Amino acid sequence: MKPIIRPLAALLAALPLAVGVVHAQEKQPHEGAELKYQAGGSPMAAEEMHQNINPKAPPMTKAEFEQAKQIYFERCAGCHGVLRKGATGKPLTPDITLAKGTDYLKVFIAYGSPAGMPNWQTSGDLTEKQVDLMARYVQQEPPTPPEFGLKEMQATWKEYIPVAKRPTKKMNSYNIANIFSTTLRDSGEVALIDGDTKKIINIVKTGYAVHISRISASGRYLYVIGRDARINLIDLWMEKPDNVAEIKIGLEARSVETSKYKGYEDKFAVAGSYWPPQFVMMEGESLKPLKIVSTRGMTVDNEYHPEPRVASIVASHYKPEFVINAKETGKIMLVNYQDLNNLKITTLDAAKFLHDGGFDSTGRYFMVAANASNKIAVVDTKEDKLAALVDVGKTPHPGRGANFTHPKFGPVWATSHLGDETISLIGTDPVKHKAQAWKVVASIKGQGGGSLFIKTHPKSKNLWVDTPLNPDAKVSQSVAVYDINNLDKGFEVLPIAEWANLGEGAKRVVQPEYNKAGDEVWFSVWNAKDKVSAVVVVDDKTRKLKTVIKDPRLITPTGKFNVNNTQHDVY
Ligand code: DHE
Repeated sequence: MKPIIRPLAALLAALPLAVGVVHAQEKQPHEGAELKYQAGGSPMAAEEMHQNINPKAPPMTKAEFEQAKQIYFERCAGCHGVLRKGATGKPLTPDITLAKGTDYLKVFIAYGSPAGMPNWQTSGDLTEKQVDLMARYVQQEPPTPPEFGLKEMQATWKEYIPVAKRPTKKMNSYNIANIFSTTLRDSGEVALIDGDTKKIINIVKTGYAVHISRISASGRYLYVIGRDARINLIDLWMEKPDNVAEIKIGLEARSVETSKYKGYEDKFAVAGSYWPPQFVMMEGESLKPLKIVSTRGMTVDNEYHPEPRVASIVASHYKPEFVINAKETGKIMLVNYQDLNNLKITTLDAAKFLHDGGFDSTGRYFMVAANASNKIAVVDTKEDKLAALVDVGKTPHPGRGANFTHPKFGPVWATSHLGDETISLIGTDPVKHKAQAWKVVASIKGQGGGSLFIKTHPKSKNLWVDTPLNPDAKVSQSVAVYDINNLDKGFEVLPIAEWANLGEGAKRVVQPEYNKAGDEVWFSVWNAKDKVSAVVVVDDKTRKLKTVIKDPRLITPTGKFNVNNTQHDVY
């Protein structure tokens, strides 16, 4: 069945209305963006689930239940959880909702709450009838999506070109290290763009609402994961790089990674799922599933959580380990892949709501946002210890973050925020700059809240900060750039979307990504599916427009992953 997700861009189109009506005094404009971003649609809406009749709940026909279930998974599951036990949003289990009753629930859903519930009806996102439907639905027993074990994974596993039949040497003349794997979010594809010529090499079919790409340690294999938990393995050595294997590892997922420790290059892949809450280790070159580990268990507050979603995963450079972040429990698992039958996992207690992150400049410390906790957790991958929990601004969202040497404080790693306009710089050198290590050494002001990604390059003096979820179109369609050596001077605003000259649409400017040389920065101008989008290339030194990559095949481009920089964790 085809899963349905209402694109984030469409949800955001209703934003000014969504935040204005009821809680104008309590909420900042970007908070609505933040909430809707967290509540992004789940692809499980169309999944078959059993309807349990609760005699105390108001009656619902099967058709009504199905419709409500679809709305729930598209709009509500991201915050309230698949099982409605609560995540960043409150729990909505019948013991709580039955006591509130239909009328109370209707008001709550229609008008929202200062604590963060969006005002679904007054924003125009749901009709009065749909609100009534949802008020009744949340009093029913939550339906449970099916589990997904090894048998189910094996049944979806396809090797289009088995390892033995693949090229034994590079068969094309592309400069592979400078290819950009570009997410085409709403068409379920990636565009492989030649970073040298700016030409599209191939458009490869991938999972639905495709999310991220990661590169194997050798730089040969590209792993792409969709929100529907489908992984595609692309061989960049082929004459025309294309899919060689594919697997579905669950019903909903966001992250994939590949082993990078010396001696294990390209050997293993790992993917984490949102549902079921688990991660799976696979053969790196074939995607054959090998071992599944559940993340269900206790939170850092010692309370049971039934669905801790797997957020970011990185491969350690210091040990044969994956660093796997469980969102709701706030636990970070260091999973040793040396012996899968006698699996060793070191579990670190960090903070709840772990999401995205990247390494410091040495590759030793992994910095991960515990987003709704407003913290960055620092993992020492050499000692397998939590080095620190650092308080930052509201809802940090670093992507992989940005590393540079601050003229006064030495090496720092930076994150921007979804929930406020600041950029936090955290000292990362516990040897030569001990006093600054794991402290916010500076907090600089940006264009506004609604930032998702921040980027620089070791060869650059620029720090780029996007703001795609800011409700002000001027801000969401431009980018701020700072001089690293003179951060106090403030930022320059570059009107990236205007440069792309695309006509109408939301045209959110998202995710700066450098080329291999570190002298160009690429931005996606993310428009709706039926509108024109583009990728804009800026000269890093002059900050002037270099090229606009426009092509009808570039549908909803968002993340871009330069092979060299992703392979070597350069950011
Ligand atoms: Fe992402 C990274 C989850 C919405 C673009 N996103 C991540 C990671 C997670 C995550 C866990 C870290 C992966 C890793 O490093 O292994 N993203 C989620 C969500 O749960 C959320 C909030 C809602 C949803 O329904 O999916 C969400 N993400 C989005 C978007 O709407 C974005 C902006 C556009 C899109 O393409 O869907 C988006 N997320 C990205 C990108 C990265 C990412 C580009 C990788 C950044 C990088 O530089 O590595």
